[in-house]
Amino acid sequence: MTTKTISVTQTLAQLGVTRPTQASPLFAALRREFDRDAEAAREEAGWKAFRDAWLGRKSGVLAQITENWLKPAPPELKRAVGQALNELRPHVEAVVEARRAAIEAGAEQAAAARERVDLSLPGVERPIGSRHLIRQTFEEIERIFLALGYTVVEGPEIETPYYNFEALNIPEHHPARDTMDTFYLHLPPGITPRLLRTHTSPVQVHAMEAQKPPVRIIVPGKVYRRDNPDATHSFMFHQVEGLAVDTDITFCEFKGTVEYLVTQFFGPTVKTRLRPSYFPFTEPSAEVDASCHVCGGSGCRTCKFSGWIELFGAGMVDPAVYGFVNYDAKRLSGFAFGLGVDRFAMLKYGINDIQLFFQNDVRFLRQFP
Ligand code: 2NM
Repeated sequence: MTTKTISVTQTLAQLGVTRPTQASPLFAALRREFDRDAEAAREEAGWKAFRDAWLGRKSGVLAQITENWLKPAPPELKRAVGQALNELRPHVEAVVEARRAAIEAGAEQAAAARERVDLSLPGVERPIGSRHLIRQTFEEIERIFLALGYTVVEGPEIETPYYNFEALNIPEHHPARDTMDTFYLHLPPGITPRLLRTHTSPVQVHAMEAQKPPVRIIVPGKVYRRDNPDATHSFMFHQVEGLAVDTDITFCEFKGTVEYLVTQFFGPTVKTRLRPSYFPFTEPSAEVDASCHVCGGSGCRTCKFSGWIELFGAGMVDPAVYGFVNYDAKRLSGFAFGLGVDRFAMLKYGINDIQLFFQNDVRFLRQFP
């Protein structure tokens, strides 16, 4: 950094300085040199070398002046050189210290600038999941019935044949009990057989055993059937069943409730239609159709050009069912229904393959945030 034009390793005699008046311009030149050096030492990197070059204990310029100039100086020079050195030293020390302070402050500022947080920047958006469309559909249906004063009840997925069939008026050898449709658990002989419920109705039987009328409940849950998987079948799917039992429930309340559900779920312009049907646990039984929410009833692919879409099964609870739960069939009446949540979601959102609900491909799931 410093190329001293004035040698401080030689004595004054060697430099040709013999008279006191020659000392002053020598020190003045040295001081200019120092000031130039100080000017250059603005960066943190060069500061220490600059300090050591001038103030180093042994080979610093001031130490060498003391050693090579002052100490060997003849008496007639000593006073002038000592005085000049005493004037130079505080200047050097003050400037070195000022540089140190300035550099330190600059480094702090730079660090502060580096670490400054811009609070106006958008945050890091971490992707979060969302409720599965089946869960959303469950909640939508539950909302509709909660508004009517119904209670949501859940129950076990493993059941006995009594609760899944017998108590629902499905006796042994009834075709609805076909082992083709039902998953039975492999259990040792001699204990009560168990199965995976084929509908959530057994929960309603439990509910009727546990409480006396009036009953207004819906039962959401998973159900299991031995179907081969395809675009409309899955061995596990989702149901919401509903049950209302009271002393004066009419077919009219049944029809009104069904219409309320359909319009709330599919939209206010959708019409409903009841077609005669058969279930062992209801009499009369009905299939609930809705006018096609896609074409409005004029005919399209979704409704197979019939204008109507089959939605779910329902009916007035068969008095035989009341017998199994010790309800007074003479005093009571009620209705029940069972709907497929997967089917409801597929119809409402135009999904053509039930398997999409179970593959959990995020490209599908993300379409229903
Ligand atoms: C359906 C259709 C019609 C139903 C009946 C009962 C109960 F427990 F009251 F007997 N629960 N669910 C029912 C009635 C289910 O599913 C298509």
